[in-house]
Amino acid sequence: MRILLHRADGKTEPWIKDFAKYLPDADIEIWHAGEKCQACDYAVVWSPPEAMLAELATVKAIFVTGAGVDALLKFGDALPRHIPIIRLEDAGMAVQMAEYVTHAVLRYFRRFDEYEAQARAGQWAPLPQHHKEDFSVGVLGMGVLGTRVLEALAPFGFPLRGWSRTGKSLNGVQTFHGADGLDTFLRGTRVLVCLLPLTPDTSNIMDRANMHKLPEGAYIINVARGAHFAEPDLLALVKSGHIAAATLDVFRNEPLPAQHPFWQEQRITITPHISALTLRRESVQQIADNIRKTEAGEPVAGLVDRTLGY
Ligand code: NDP
Ligand code: OXD
Repeated sequence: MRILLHRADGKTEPWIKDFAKYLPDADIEIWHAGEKCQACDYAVVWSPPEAMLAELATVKAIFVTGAGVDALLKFGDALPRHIPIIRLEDAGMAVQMAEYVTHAVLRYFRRFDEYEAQARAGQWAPLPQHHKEDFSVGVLGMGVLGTRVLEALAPFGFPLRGWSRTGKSLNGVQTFHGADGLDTFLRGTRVLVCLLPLTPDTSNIMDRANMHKLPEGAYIINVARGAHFAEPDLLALVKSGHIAAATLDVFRNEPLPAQHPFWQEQRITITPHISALTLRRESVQQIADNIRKTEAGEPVAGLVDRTLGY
């Protein structure tokens, strides 16, 4: 079996070693522009260049080394629809996401962001505590990662809310779904966590009107994709105080350009798309397992629905 591998960072050796361990029968071929893969069965990619599309059109399945597939689906029908696309499900990302979001929520709830600013200014000034009953945390997207985040937050006693496309039931979480449920979800959410996939339906979902539905003094934590939010409107709402602060891990343009105004706004905390990193060994193990299942004609976890876009 031949697997075509593309790594934008060029660091292919460790992936080859892990594939040798978890799928010893496979030959790994590194993609090079202009070279044809001779009878490649599968492709393993994250954000492939357009020049790779012809090769991707001939494999039995494409495995994505991430949870989101927007960097692949942006090619639309240039990528034949009959080729299965299989993303990572969890593969060590869910616990990282739970750590990141829990940290960000507690930082705001316990006002550590304000104490950090005070300490930098040499100020000693205890602030009134936020009330937990007013500190509802709402997660947009109750999939693999959103559910894990809600479960991690449960022991702290915040009122928890979740929004998804289809109806869900999760212990201790007030759930909402569909376009009809979004308004009520947003109006009662003090800390908004975005964990949606980026699709035509969710792109720009947090525009000015929807951000305005959040209560005065709301917080935003975006760990999904930059294009879920209207960045200039987010900045304006932070400056006006309607949004008290935001923690952003993802941006429309990454790396975030040096001249981007977010860098200058103290109430915006920026991290470089690290909330849940792809763990190579876990990923290769999951992909190897799914390749074995594909070969055996068994169903695989993480199969993307091309119509829904996730
Ligand atoms: P899943 O596919 O498991 O979950 C997606 C969730 O979003 C589901 O609950 C789904 O609803 C919901 N959803 C999708 N479309 C809509 C819609 N139109 N309206 C309402 N709800 C919708 O994805 P994961 O949890 O694995 O990952 C989520 C995203 O997190 C990824 O797509 C990626 O963009 C991002 N991510 C970011 C990382 C980072 O480092 N910053 C790392 C990993 C992922 P339903 O359950 O009804 O289908
Ligand atoms: C992912 C990501 O989608 O890293 O996995 O953003």
